[in-house]
Amino acid sequence: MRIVAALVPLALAASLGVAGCNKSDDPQNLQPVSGEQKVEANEKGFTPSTIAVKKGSTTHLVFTRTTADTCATEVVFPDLGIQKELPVGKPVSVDIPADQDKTLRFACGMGMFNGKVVVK
Ligand SMILES: [Cu+2]
Repeated sequence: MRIVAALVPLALAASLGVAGCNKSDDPQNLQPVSGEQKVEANEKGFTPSTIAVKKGSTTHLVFTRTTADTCATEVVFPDLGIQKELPVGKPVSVDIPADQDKTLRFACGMGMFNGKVVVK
């Protein structure tokens, strides 16, 4: 009984959270991609910022920075030990290990802009 009481506010918070954000950004609603997925780095950060990747696929993300006016001058995948410069207009590829379900976070060099790759 104590467990149920603890779960109710959690479920409420979760549903409010989903309602409050862009649906297309919820990994539950994303169709997993495979092959190549383009990501733009611009003044608002990374677009798309949430990418679902098909488990077992060979997938890479291609980051292209489109403006000088952004903090996203590089992309960092801490879990993969990857840190790559994003020169304006130059596509930069990052291979995604999609062998099992996982969530890989990525960010700009200062951690102000964030994104995630959900392998499912
Ligand atoms: Cu930054």
